[in-house]
Formats: sequence, C-alpha cells, structure tokens
Amino acid sequence: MAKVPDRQICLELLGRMCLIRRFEEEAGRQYQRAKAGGFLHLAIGEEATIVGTTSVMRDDDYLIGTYRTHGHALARGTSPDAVMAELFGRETGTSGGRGGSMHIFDGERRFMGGYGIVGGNLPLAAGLALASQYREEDTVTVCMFGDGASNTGNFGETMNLAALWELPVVFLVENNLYGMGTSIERHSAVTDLSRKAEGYGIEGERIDGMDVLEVRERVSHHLEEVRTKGRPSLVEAFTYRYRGHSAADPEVYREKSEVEEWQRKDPIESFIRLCLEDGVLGEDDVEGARREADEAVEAAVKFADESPEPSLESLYEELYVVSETMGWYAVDERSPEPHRGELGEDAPEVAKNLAESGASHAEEARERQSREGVRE
Ligand SMILES: Cc1ncc(C[n+]2csc(CCOP(=O)(O)OP(=O)(O)O)c2C)c(N)n1
Ligand SMILES: [Mg+2]
Repeated sequence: MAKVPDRQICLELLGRMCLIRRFEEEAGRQYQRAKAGGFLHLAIGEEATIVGTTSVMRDDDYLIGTYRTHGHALARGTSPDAVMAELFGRETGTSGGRGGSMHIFDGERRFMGGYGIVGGNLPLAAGLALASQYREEDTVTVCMFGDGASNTGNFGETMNLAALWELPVVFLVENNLYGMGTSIERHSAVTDLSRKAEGYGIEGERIDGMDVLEVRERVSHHLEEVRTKGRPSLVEAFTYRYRGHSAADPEVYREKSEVEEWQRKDPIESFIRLCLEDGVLGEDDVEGARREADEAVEAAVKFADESPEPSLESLYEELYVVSETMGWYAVDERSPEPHRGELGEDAPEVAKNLAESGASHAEEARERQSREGVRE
C-alpha cells in the first residue's frame, strides 16, 4: 500500500476529487434542467484515476482524453467556471461554447481535449509525443481512454507506432468495465487490458484506479520510465462509473447490487477514511474540502448562467476548413447530401434548413467570393 503523503498533498488530492464529484453531480442536474445541451458523460466514481494521474504530471506534460473529461480539465487546473460555461454553450466556455461537454479544451494547461470519437484521441496523443521528441523536449503525453477504445484499430495502430518510434506516451486505460451497455467480458477477448501491451513489446501494468495513492505512485513510475527511457507504456486503471454511460442511459445492463458493491469502494470516501485514520487530515479539513467544492460549483453555475451566448456574427469564426472556402461550406457539411462547393441558392432544402440563420452569411460569403474571385 502506498505511503500517505504529506498534509498539503492530501488536501490537494481531496480538494480536487471533491470538486470533480460536486461538479459532475451538478452538471447532471443542469442537464436535466436543459441548461447543458448535447451529450453529457459523467465520471463520478473515476475521480481517483483522474486526480491520481494528473497530480504527478508536470505542468508541461500533455493530457488528452475522450468525451468524459470535465474532471480531467478540472484536475489539470481549468476553472470550473469555464468548464460549466462550455456545457452551457456560452462564450466564456473553454471552447467558446462551440464544443460542449465532449470538447473541453485548455491549451494553456496542456489539456488537449475532449474528443467524441472512441479511440480517436490515441493517434493525436502519438502526434503530441512525436512533437516532444522532434523538439527534443522531455515532456510526456498521458493519453486516457476507455476499455472500449482498447478494441479499436486506432489503439493497435497507435501502440505499434508509438512503440516502434519510441514515443513518450503513457497510455492509460480507464477500465470502468463497460463500453456503453456492453460489459468487458462481452467486448474484449482479453479482459486484463494491461496484457495488450505485450503484443507491442512495451510495459503494461494493471492498477487499482479507485485508490488515488496507488494511482499516483504507479503513474509516477510510468511517467519517469517513459520520460527517461523514451518508450511508451500501458497502464490499466481498474475503475467504475457510478452513473450511466451518458445522461440518457436507462442502465438495464447491470445490477443495482453491482453498483452498490463498487460504491463501497468509493474513491473519495476511502481516501477520507485513510487520511482520518492516519491523522494527516481531520474532520474539519474534510468538511472544508466539501464546502469549497460546493461553493466553487455554485459559483460556476452562476457564472455560466450569466455568461452570454456566442453572437450570431461569430458563427463562422474558428471553424476548421481546408483551403479558402467560406463558412457556408462548413455548415453545408452538416446535411446528409454531399454538396461541397455548392452555392447557397443551389443547396437542397435540407441543407438550407440546417443552415438556418447561417444562410444570410452564406449570401455574404457568396458575394465576397464573386468579388474576390475565390473558387475551390
Ligand atoms: C468510433 C466510435 N464508435 C462508436 C461510438 C459510440 N460510442 C460512444 S461512447 C462508446 C463506448 C466507449 O466505451 P469506453 O471506451 O469503455 O469508454 P467509457 O464510455 O466507458 O468511458 C461508444 C461505442 C463513438 N463515439 N465512436
Ligand atoms: Mg468503459
């Protein structure tokens, strides 16, 4: 069992875990109230894996996750205000309100997102690590993803290349035993996911993701190994999500008793017990941490609520388009038919409906195009 760290570290670990828990509970509530739109995936139960990992990363290391990453950003130091505002689709959100829950991003703190495609963040992690290697920096990329993602082609391809090119990545599987409603026994031929490292000739280790101190100790070891030896490794943190896959999950695939069994291993409550038994923290500290989390989250909701929505004029800002195409095309792509390069007036009805208010801008874009003679 890992040694209990000093008081300051314990307070930080507890504070961050309490903040994530409260934030997620409130995010779920705000989603029910339709304040937060799109999809919403909560990481309640996975706090020790997240906080244990980020607590031993350097500020200049990179972290990249999936779509269950409010907590990852918070753990990295992103303000709860900005994360909540992103869920609310407000201008003050981490992605200007354009991304929502699945696309939290904080480049300043090297939290590189936030991705909706299962396994899609793995190649990006390899790219980040390749940049570190190319620039001869000793920064490490930590790539966190789910057990389900470990079955994707992206996983195999990225692990292979990362091992071959000796890229500094710690691949960290948050094994919460389910990919949506499919249990790990039903989705993966090998259920000890750390063994998937063997095929790529790298180190793999399974750790208790409910124990923040164990996560700290083992991830710290892997970070050090990767940083100094320049080879990737695979860590499987065994954890559990107490809530459904997303806010719209009736949870018919698991028994209540199973959830309750895991709740007895609650990562926050067990860390509190340990700290109180050890004497490093007292009841007052615990109360203080909970109170601070409550206050921070309450303030975040207020901030998000009072923040403006992005203006209509900003609709086409910061869109990712290749070449000099105008914003119209980006909106156009949201409709089922392929009509890249079409002019607004020729677009089918469905595209026009989707574009809605954007249509007037399309006209502007068209006029600008003919004025400037821009063609695809
Ligand atoms: C490529 C791709 N396939 C399918 C989906 C739909 N989908 C969203 S989440 C999910 C389950 C992924 O489970 P896991 O990787 O274990 O992560 P967890 O949700 O448990 O954190 C699936 C299949 C998707 N988003 N992307
Ligand atoms: Mg999973």
